[in-house]
Amino acid sequence: RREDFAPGAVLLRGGLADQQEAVLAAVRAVTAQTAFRRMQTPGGQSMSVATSSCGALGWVTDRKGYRYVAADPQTGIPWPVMPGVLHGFARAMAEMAGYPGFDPDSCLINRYAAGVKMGLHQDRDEADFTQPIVSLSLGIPAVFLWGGLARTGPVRRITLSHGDVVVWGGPSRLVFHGIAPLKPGTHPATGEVRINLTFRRAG
Ligand code: MD5
Ligand code: FE
Repeated sequence: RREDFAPGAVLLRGGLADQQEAVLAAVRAVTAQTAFRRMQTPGGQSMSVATSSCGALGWVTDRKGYRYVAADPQTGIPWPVMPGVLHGFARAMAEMAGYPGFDPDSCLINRYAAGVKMGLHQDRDEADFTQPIVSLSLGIPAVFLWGGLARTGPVRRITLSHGDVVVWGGPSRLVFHGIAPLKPGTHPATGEVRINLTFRRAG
């Protein structure tokens, strides 16, 4: 089921479909190699979201700012290779949304427990804004906040459930967005958390 909810932004409800088992296994394999952690914002606050990454580049934040780096700062070891099933899944979802040839080099894995939120922000640490971002929601549902291209103004609320995929490109690539505080819940795939995968061409 495809819903074009804004120019360049495509919601593929249940996009995970029959890839579920393979994708979940790949996520577990990655997070067994590189632990979830709560990073520091440049302002010194600890983020409530716990993150991990795979692929050639991983997004990090610390007192020095936001950036993509090739190795896990906690260990100095390169991020795990992006599993082929994840790369192929993101590429296929991007193609379905009208962005053929997507070749992500980064997959950020965000983990949300009950009460965790992500404030409105833009994703602008990537080299090329003509490339879309593919996101996959796993586990308990969340309310996605969809603002405009300005920091202030009306915000749409869209519930994202297990298996939903959103592709953000074109005029929607730099939209302000966030996640409302998660309600408690459980899901057979993840337990008491939501996991979001964000595939990007960072470099
Ligand atoms: C999440 N993650 O649910 C969200 C989903 C992040 C982040 O926002 O930066 O880790 S990705 C949603 C997204 C990405 C790029 C553009 C837009 C949304 N957008 O234009 O709305 O953990
Ligand atoms: Fe974001």
